[in-house]
Amino acid sequence: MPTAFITGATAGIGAATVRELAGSGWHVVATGRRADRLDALAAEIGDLVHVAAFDVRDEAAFEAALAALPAPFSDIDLLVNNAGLALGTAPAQSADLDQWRTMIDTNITALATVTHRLLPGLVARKGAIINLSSVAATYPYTGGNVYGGTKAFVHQFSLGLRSDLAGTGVRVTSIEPGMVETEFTLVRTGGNQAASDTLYGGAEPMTAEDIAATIAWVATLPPHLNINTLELMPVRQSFAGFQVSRA
Ligand code: NDP
Ligand code: 8X3
Repeated sequence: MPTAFITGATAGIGAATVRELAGSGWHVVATGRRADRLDALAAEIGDLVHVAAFDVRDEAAFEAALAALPAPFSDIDLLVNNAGLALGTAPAQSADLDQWRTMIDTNITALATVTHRLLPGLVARKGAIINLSSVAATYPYTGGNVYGGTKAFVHQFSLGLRSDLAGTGVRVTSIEPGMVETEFTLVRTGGNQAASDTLYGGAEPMTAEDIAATIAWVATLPPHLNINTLELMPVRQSFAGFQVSRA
Protein backbone atom coordinates (compact mmCIF):
# COMPACT_ATOMS: atom_id res chain seq x y z
CA MET A 1 0.00 0.00 0.00
CA PRO A 2 1.15 3.59 -0.58
CA THR A 3 2.49 5.98 2.05
CA ALA A 4 1.02 9.38 2.95
CA PHE A 5 2.80 12.19 4.80
CA ILE A 6 0.26 14.39 6.60
CA THR A 7 1.09 17.67 8.30
CA GLY A 8 -1.11 18.85 11.14
CA ALA A 9 -2.30 15.41 12.19
CA THR A 10 -2.83 16.13 15.90
CA ALA A 11 -6.38 17.44 15.44
CA GLY A 12 -9.26 18.10 13.09
CA ILE A 13 -8.93 17.35 9.39
CA GLY A 14 -5.38 15.99 9.66
CA ALA A 15 -6.18 13.47 12.41
CA ALA A 16 -9.34 12.36 10.60
CA THR A 17 -7.33 11.88 7.40
CA VAL A 18 -4.80 9.69 9.23
CA ARG A 19 -7.68 7.51 10.46
CA GLU A 20 -9.35 7.42 7.03
CA LEU A 21 -6.22 6.48 5.05
CA ALA A 22 -4.81 4.04 7.61
CA GLY A 23 -8.27 2.50 7.80
CA SER A 24 -7.90 1.70 4.09
CA GLY A 25 -4.47 0.17 4.62
CA TRP A 26 -2.22 3.14 3.76
CA HIS A 27 1.02 3.69 5.65
CA VAL A 28 0.77 7.16 7.17
CA VAL A 29 3.35 9.54 8.59
CA ALA A 30 1.42 11.68 11.08
CA THR A 31 3.05 14.97 12.08
CA GLY A 32 2.35 17.99 14.27
CA ARG A 33 3.73 19.69 17.37
CA ARG A 34 1.71 17.91 20.09
CA ALA A 35 3.59 14.65 20.61
CA ASP A 36 1.02 13.33 23.12
CA ARG A 37 -1.74 13.57 20.52
CA LEU A 38 0.42 11.78 17.94
CA ASP A 39 1.31 9.03 20.40
CA ALA A 40 -2.39 8.51 21.16
CA LEU A 41 -3.11 8.25 17.42
CA ALA A 42 -0.34 5.69 16.98
CA ALA A 43 -1.62 3.68 19.94
CA GLU A 44 -5.14 3.77 18.49
CA ILE A 45 -4.19 2.80 14.92
CA GLY A 46 -1.07 0.67 15.26
CA ASP A 47 1.75 -0.20 12.89
CA LEU A 48 0.36 1.59 9.85
CA VAL A 49 1.16 4.94 11.50
CA HIS A 50 4.59 6.46 12.11
CA VAL A 51 4.54 9.67 14.14
CA ALA A 52 6.96 12.59 13.97
CA ALA A 53 6.52 15.55 16.31
CA PHE A 54 7.92 18.82 14.98
CA ASP A 55 6.96 22.40 14.24
CA VAL A 56 6.40 22.60 10.50
CA ARG A 57 8.13 26.01 10.51
CA ASP A 58 11.34 24.44 11.84
CA GLU A 59 13.17 23.22 8.76
CA ALA A 60 15.93 21.44 10.72
CA ALA A 61 13.37 19.52 12.78
CA PHE A 62 11.49 18.60 9.60
CA GLU A 63 14.74 17.31 8.02
CA ALA A 64 15.54 15.28 11.16
CA ALA A 65 12.06 13.73 11.08
CA LEU A 66 12.53 12.76 7.43
CA ALA A 67 15.95 11.26 8.13
CA ALA A 68 14.42 9.10 10.88
CA LEU A 69 11.65 7.64 8.68
CA PRO A 70 11.89 3.84 8.47
CA ALA A 71 10.83 1.93 5.35
CA PRO A 72 8.15 1.92 4.01
CA PHE A 73 7.29 5.31 5.55
CA SER A 74 10.28 6.94 3.82
CA ASP A 75 8.80 6.30 0.34
CA ILE A 76 6.17 9.03 0.33
CA ASP A 77 3.50 8.77 -2.38
CA LEU A 78 1.07 11.39 -1.09
CA LEU A 79 1.77 14.69 0.66
CA VAL A 80 -1.19 16.23 2.46
CA ASN A 81 -0.27 19.83 3.28
CA ASN A 82 -2.85 20.33 6.01
CA ALA A 83 -1.06 22.09 8.91
CA GLY A 84 -2.36 25.62 9.10
CA LEU A 85 -4.22 28.13 11.16
CA ALA A 86 -6.07 31.40 11.36
CA LEU A 87 -5.22 33.79 14.19
CA GLY A 88 -7.53 36.66 15.06
CA THR A 89 -10.61 38.17 13.48
CA ALA A 90 -9.67 41.85 13.78
CA PRO A 91 -9.75 44.11 10.74
CA ALA A 92 -6.34 44.78 9.19
CA GLN A 93 -6.04 48.24 10.70
CA SER A 94 -6.12 46.80 14.24
CA ALA A 95 -4.68 43.33 13.64
CA ASP A 96 -1.66 41.91 15.46
CA LEU A 97 1.39 41.80 13.17
CA ASP A 98 2.86 38.79 15.00
CA GLN A 99 -0.31 36.84 14.26
CA TRP A 100 -0.04 37.77 10.59
CA ARG A 101 3.58 36.57 10.55
CA THR A 102 2.66 33.25 12.22
CA MET A 103 -0.02 32.58 9.59
CA ILE A 104 2.35 33.45 6.73
CA ASP A 105 5.19 31.36 8.21
CA THR A 106 2.91 28.33 8.72
CA ASN A 107 0.38 28.46 5.88
CA ILE A 108 2.75 29.69 3.17
CA THR A 109 6.47 29.38 3.98
CA ALA A 110 6.34 26.01 5.74
CA LEU A 111 3.93 24.55 3.16
CA ALA A 112 6.23 25.63 0.32
CA THR A 113 9.31 24.29 2.17
CA VAL A 114 7.77 20.86 2.82
CA THR A 115 6.55 20.66 -0.77
CA HIS A 116 9.94 21.64 -2.22
CA ARG A 117 11.73 19.04 -0.08
CA LEU A 118 9.37 16.17 -0.94
CA LEU A 119 8.87 16.94 -4.64
CA PRO A 120 11.80 14.90 -6.04
CA GLY A 121 10.52 11.74 -4.34
CA LEU A 122 6.95 12.46 -5.39
CA VAL A 123 8.10 12.87 -9.00
CA ALA A 124 10.09 9.63 -8.82
CA ARG A 125 7.01 7.77 -7.53
CA LYS A 126 4.42 9.63 -9.67
CA GLY A 127 2.78 10.65 -6.41
CA ALA A 128 0.26 13.30 -5.41
CA ILE A 129 -0.05 16.49 -3.39
CA ILE A 130 -3.27 17.56 -1.68
CA ASN A 131 -3.18 21.09 -0.28
CA LEU A 132 -5.69 22.52 2.23
CA SER A 133 -6.80 25.91 0.97
CA SER A 134 -10.16 27.40 1.98
CA VAL A 135 -13.22 29.24 0.73
CA ALA A 136 -11.43 32.19 2.33
CA ALA A 137 -9.10 32.11 -0.70
CA THR A 138 -11.97 33.14 -2.96
CA TYR A 139 -14.53 34.98 -0.83
CA PRO A 140 -13.22 37.86 1.31
CA TYR A 141 -14.78 38.54 4.71
CA THR A 142 -13.97 41.17 7.31
CA GLY A 143 -11.21 39.97 9.59
CA GLY A 144 -10.11 37.36 7.04
CA ASN A 145 -7.33 39.56 5.63
CA VAL A 146 -4.04 37.66 5.92
CA TYR A 147 -5.65 34.25 6.54
CA GLY A 148 -7.54 34.57 3.24
CA GLY A 149 -4.35 35.78 1.58
CA THR A 150 -2.42 32.72 2.72
CA LYS A 151 -5.13 30.42 1.42
CA ALA A 152 -5.20 32.26 -1.92
CA PHE A 153 -1.48 31.49 -2.09
CA VAL A 154 -2.22 27.80 -1.49
CA HIS A 155 -4.82 27.81 -4.28
CA GLN A 156 -2.58 29.53 -6.83
CA PHE A 157 0.54 27.59 -5.78
CA SER A 158 -1.39 24.37 -6.36
CA LEU A 159 -2.31 25.45 -9.90
CA GLY A 160 1.29 26.52 -10.55
CA LEU A 161 2.56 23.16 -9.35
CA ARG A 162 0.24 21.46 -11.80
CA SER A 163 1.76 23.48 -14.63
CA ASP A 164 5.32 22.75 -13.58
CA LEU A 165 4.63 19.06 -13.05
CA ALA A 166 3.16 18.50 -16.51
CA GLY A 167 4.33 15.17 -17.87
CA THR A 168 5.56 13.86 -14.50
CA GLY A 169 2.38 12.04 -13.55
CA VAL A 170 2.26 13.90 -10.22
CA ARG A 171 -1.26 15.02 -9.30
CA VAL A 172 -2.02 18.21 -7.36
CA THR A 173 -5.30 19.22 -5.76
CA SER A 174 -6.40 22.26 -3.80
CA ILE A 175 -9.19 21.36 -1.35
CA GLU A 176 -11.17 24.47 -0.40
CA PRO A 177 -13.63 23.92 2.44
CA GLY A 178 -16.01 26.31 4.15
CA MET A 179 -17.05 25.75 7.73
CA VAL A 180 -15.62 22.59 9.29
CA GLU A 181 -16.07 22.11 13.04
CA THR A 182 -12.58 21.38 14.40
CA GLU A 183 -10.24 23.19 16.80
CA PHE A 184 -9.83 25.87 14.08
CA THR A 185 -12.00 28.52 15.77
CA LEU A 186 -10.62 27.72 19.24
CA VAL A 187 -7.14 28.38 17.86
CA ARG A 188 -8.27 31.49 16.01
CA THR A 189 -9.87 33.02 19.10
CA GLY A 190 -7.17 32.04 21.59
CA GLY A 191 -9.27 29.30 23.19
CA ASN A 192 -12.73 30.91 23.24
CA GLN A 193 -15.02 27.86 23.39
CA ALA A 194 -18.15 30.05 23.48
CA ALA A 195 -17.13 31.78 20.24
CA SER A 196 -16.52 28.41 18.62
CA ASP A 197 -19.86 27.05 19.82
CA THR A 198 -21.67 30.18 18.58
CA LEU A 199 -20.09 29.97 15.13
CA TYR A 200 -20.93 26.33 14.57
CA GLY A 201 -24.18 26.19 16.55
CA GLY A 202 -27.18 25.38 14.33
CA ALA A 203 -25.02 25.61 11.20
CA GLU A 204 -24.68 21.87 10.72
CA PRO A 205 -21.04 22.45 9.78
CA MET A 206 -18.98 19.93 7.88
CA THR A 207 -16.97 17.52 10.00
CA ALA A 208 -13.29 16.67 9.85
CA GLU A 209 -14.40 13.22 8.68
CA ASP A 210 -16.29 14.77 5.72
CA ILE A 211 -13.07 16.41 4.52
CA ALA A 212 -10.96 13.32 5.25
CA ALA A 213 -13.31 11.21 3.13
CA THR A 214 -12.97 13.77 0.33
CA ILE A 215 -9.17 13.70 0.59
CA ALA A 216 -9.21 9.89 0.46
CA TRP A 217 -11.52 9.99 -2.57
CA VAL A 218 -9.23 12.41 -4.41
CA ALA A 219 -6.17 10.33 -3.48
CA THR A 220 -7.63 7.10 -4.83
CA LEU A 221 -9.00 8.28 -8.17
CA PRO A 222 -7.55 6.58 -11.26
CA PRO A 223 -4.05 7.92 -12.02
CA HIS A 224 -5.14 9.62 -15.29
CA LEU A 225 -7.58 11.89 -13.41
CA ASN A 226 -6.69 15.12 -11.54
CA ILE A 227 -9.08 17.19 -9.44
CA ASN A 228 -7.59 20.69 -9.69
CA THR A 229 -9.68 22.51 -7.08
CA LEU A 230 -12.54 21.27 -4.95
CA GLU A 231 -14.73 23.70 -2.99
CA LEU A 232 -17.08 22.37 -0.31
CA MET A 233 -19.53 24.04 2.07
CA PRO A 234 -22.20 22.94 4.51
CA VAL A 235 -25.65 23.34 2.97
CA ARG A 236 -26.43 25.99 5.58
CA GLN A 237 -23.44 28.15 4.54
CA SER A 238 -23.61 30.27 1.37
CA PHE A 239 -22.61 33.66 0.03
CA ALA A 240 -23.43 37.12 1.36
CA GLY A 241 -23.52 40.37 -0.56
CA PHE A 242 -21.25 43.40 -0.68
CA GLN A 243 -21.22 45.88 2.18
CA VAL A 244 -21.68 49.60 1.60
CA SER A 245 -20.23 52.19 3.94
CA ARG A 246 -22.72 55.04 3.47
CA ALA A 247 -21.89 58.72 3.91
P1 NDP B 1 -7.24 22.27 13.71
O1 NDP B 1 -6.85 23.47 14.51
O2 NDP B 1 -8.19 21.30 14.30
O3 NDP B 1 -5.93 21.49 13.25
C1 NDP B 1 -4.80 22.20 12.78
C2 NDP B 1 -3.61 21.28 12.70
O4 NDP B 1 -2.49 22.06 12.19
C3 NDP B 1 -3.20 20.72 14.05
O5 NDP B 1 -2.85 19.36 13.92
C4 NDP B 1 -1.96 21.53 14.42
O6 NDP B 1 -1.06 20.74 15.17
C5 NDP B 1 -1.38 21.82 13.03
N1 NDP B 1 -0.45 22.94 13.07
C6 NDP B 1 -0.71 24.26 13.26
N2 NDP B 1 0.42 24.96 13.33
C7 NDP B 1 1.44 24.06 13.21
C8 NDP B 1 2.85 24.16 13.24
N3 NDP B 1 3.49 25.34 13.40
N4 NDP B 1 3.59 23.03 13.11
C9 NDP B 1 2.98 21.83 12.93
N5 NDP B 1 1.65 21.67 12.89
C10 NDP B 1 0.89 22.78 13.04
O7 NDP B 1 -7.82 22.87 12.34
P2 NDP B 1 -8.40 22.17 11.01
O8 NDP B 1 -8.27 20.71 11.07
O9 NDP B 1 -9.72 22.77 10.76
O10 NDP B 1 -7.41 22.79 9.92
C11 NDP B 1 -6.62 22.01 9.04
C12 NDP B 1 -6.40 22.82 7.76
O11 NDP B 1 -7.65 23.02 7.12
C13 NDP B 1 -5.80 24.21 8.00
O12 NDP B 1 -4.83 24.45 6.99
C14 NDP B 1 -7.00 25.14 7.85
O13 NDP B 1 -6.61 26.43 7.42
C15 NDP B 1 -7.78 24.39 6.79
N6 NDP B 1 -9.20 24.72 6.73
C16 NDP B 1 -10.00 24.60 7.83
C17 NDP B 1 -11.35 24.93 7.75
C18 NDP B 1 -12.27 24.91 8.93
O14 NDP B 1 -13.36 25.50 8.85
N7 NDP B 1 -11.92 24.22 10.01
C19 NDP B 1 -11.93 25.35 6.47
C20 NDP B 1 -10.99 25.47 5.40
C21 NDP B 1 -9.70 25.13 5.52
P3 NDP B 1 -0.24 21.24 16.46
O15 NDP B 1 -0.95 22.43 17.04
O16 NDP B 1 -0.22 20.03 17.37
O17 NDP B 1 1.12 21.56 15.93
C1 8X3 C 1 -11.72 28.28 7.24
C2 8X3 C 1 -13.05 28.68 6.70
O1 8X3 C 1 -14.66 30.60 6.37
O2 8X3 C 1 -13.56 30.41 8.55
O3 8X3 C 1 -10.76 28.35 6.25
O4 8X3 C 1 -12.33 31.19 6.63
S1 8X3 C 1 -13.39 30.30 7.08
